[in-house]
Amino acid sequence: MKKFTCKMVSAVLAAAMTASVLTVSLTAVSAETGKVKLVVKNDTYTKAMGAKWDGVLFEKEVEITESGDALSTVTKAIQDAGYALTVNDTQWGSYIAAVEGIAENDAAQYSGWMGVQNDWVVNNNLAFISLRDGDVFELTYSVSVGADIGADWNNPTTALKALSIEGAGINEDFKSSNTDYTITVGDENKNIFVKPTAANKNYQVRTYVNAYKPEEYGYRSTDEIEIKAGDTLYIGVGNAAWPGSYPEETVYQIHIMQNGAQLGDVDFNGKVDVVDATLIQKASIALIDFSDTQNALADYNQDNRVSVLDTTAIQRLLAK
Ligand SMILES: [Ca+2]
Ligand SMILES: [Ca+2]
Repeated sequence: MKKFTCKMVSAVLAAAMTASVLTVSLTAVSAETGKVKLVVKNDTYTKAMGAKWDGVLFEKEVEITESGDALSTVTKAIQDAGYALTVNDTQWGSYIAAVEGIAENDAAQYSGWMGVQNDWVVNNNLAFISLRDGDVFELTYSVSVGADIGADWNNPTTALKALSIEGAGINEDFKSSNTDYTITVGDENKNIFVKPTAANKNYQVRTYVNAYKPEEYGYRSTDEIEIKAGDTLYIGVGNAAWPGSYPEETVYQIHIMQNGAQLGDVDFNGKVDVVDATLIQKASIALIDFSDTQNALADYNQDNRVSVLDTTAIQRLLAK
């Protein structure tokens, strides 16, 4: 596992180094048509501190430019809106140095403009950040190289700081250290939005349904998800294959339970059958891990342990 992680880190570093010697015109970002919600704001360097303006300067849906990257899309939108903009060209590429009279180093040394894509503080030149239709992209001023906007390198944890679900309620109180949750639903499918907040926004957060597939984009907090009893949501934080992520990832699970979950129904789909018996058998020999809720439901014969006896008891019931 360690070796794999090191390999991934090298690959990411190599990619970043390659990226830094390319010029902007050679960006490899994939062109995608569509719109992003662009927000340009300064919540960190206040007027009281001497800033020309603070708060939200600009919030609008804008078209993704043909090259598909964040730099060209953001600069075009700011210029189209008539605001003053300074883009500096360097040997490492171009970057946004000033917006409407607020420039890098104005608030403090190394203060400046940073990009935030879907709540992730981007770790690369904006010219190398691909935008996707439906993204929320913020250009935001940071006084302390990201720490004041939630990207704190002194906090190397891939936990979530908060988790809210729009359209359904989580049964348990959220705690960063607890990775297992349940949502109770009726017979109907439900449409929800999963809105996680990383403890450290240097790490990406992605949500998946029924299979954890970090190689895919997954769902953003702005993507609607249709759920039904028996589904499981996986929320990954800081997977090693994603940009900016080096430590061990954390994966949270939310099991969607049928209202009135019954003993034995460990996949929460409202019935006890051979699927549950098989899952309990696997858990009893540590092939899979159950959450606390699943362990409680798995103890079918109520002898305070999950074992093959529970599987047998369910099979006996099914045979009748
Ligand atoms: Ca079941
Ligand atoms: Ca038992």
